[in-house]
Amino acid sequence: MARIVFVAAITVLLLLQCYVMAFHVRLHKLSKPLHRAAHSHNRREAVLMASRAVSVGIVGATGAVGEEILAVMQDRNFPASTVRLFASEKSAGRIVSTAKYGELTLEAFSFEVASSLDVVLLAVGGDFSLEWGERLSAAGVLVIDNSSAFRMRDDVPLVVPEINILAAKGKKLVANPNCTTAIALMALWPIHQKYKIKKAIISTYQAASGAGAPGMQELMDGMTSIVNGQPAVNSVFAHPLPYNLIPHIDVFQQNMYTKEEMKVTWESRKIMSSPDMKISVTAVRIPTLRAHSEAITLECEEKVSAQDVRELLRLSPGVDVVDDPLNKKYPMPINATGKYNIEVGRIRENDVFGEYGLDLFVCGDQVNNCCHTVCTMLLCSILPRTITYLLAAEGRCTECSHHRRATHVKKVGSS
Ligand code: 2RA
Repeated sequence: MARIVFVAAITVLLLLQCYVMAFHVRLHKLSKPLHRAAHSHNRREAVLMASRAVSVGIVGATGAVGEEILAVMQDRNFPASTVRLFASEKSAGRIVSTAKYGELTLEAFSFEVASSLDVVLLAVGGDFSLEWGERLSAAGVLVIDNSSAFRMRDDVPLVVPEINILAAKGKKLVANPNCTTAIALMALWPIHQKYKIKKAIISTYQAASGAGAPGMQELMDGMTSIVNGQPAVNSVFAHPLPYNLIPHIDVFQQNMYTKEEMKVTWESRKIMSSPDMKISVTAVRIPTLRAHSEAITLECEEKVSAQDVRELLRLSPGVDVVDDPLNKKYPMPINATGKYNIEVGRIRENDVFGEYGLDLFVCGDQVNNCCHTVCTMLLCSILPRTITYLLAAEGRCTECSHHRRATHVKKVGSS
């Protein structure tokens, strides 16, 4: 009997010890972020720090967008517990040094690894996204896809955080819009809310970076060749881009618009929940390296005043009004490069549509803007304790206005 009591007592003691140890381990894990948060001067920072840090994978990590996502995550102090970088077999094994996340090793994509992460950012082509996006989200991973694979699917939210971040709440697969769409909508959404846009005619001036690092490289190589008396050769673009412009981005559709042009139409209608808005786009590639520009003509249902629009846009998150033409101040790609905010200017009433018409010109660093969007979605969608804090009245994300100005300017053309 004494022996049985002795064994039972030992067992109870051991169990108690295990419980106390487990409690300590848990306390230690929890206290780390809370301790750091306690030293933060900023309540927002404290909330972020106290939220569970998440594990993040970037697929396409050596591409222009993948690299920039990593840069923006660091710039915005994204609290990742782990960052895994997936690239081609050829790049696997290479070390990427980062200031915030230490030395990261590029690895070939593996479903097993990717599906063990909290979030996977797909910065690759649509075919890859179609093959893996839903499988990853079905495995419980939050997938943010940068390709056009899922953008128009009814069950997949297409998100510009300043407009419809709430659509992403609770979803495991979220699409990031075409950069040309996102840049235009940063300016058009506030105008649409106040004046109700009926028609939009958009002409784009798109930088080589829209075609990724290879596009930028082809432009720079072509410039060098021409300076050295050689012809510029092209393989990324339909024609040589230096000293030229090309009214052809992506493939032509049956209606003779290009797919890039139709993407802006389709995506804008979906994001602004305005299926009947008339939108006509002409997309043109120009020989700038980075930052897209767009000339936009609107017809609205309500009478528009250019001065009111200027004030409205000044108060809008993610937008810098640069509109002092007499002092030569207007949006230009060279100034928009490296910024998260888009620039809007040349705001004027339009002669064709009279009191209901408006013209404006926007510029945005589409690589930065797109990566900002991805990172904002990341912040807003996956940190449950943060989401209420980040979403201000009207469903806007206060985080965007807080962080939108880039503090870094990425080295142009690096891949
Ligand atoms: C381009 N907007 O500029 C496209 C890239 N998504 O080619």
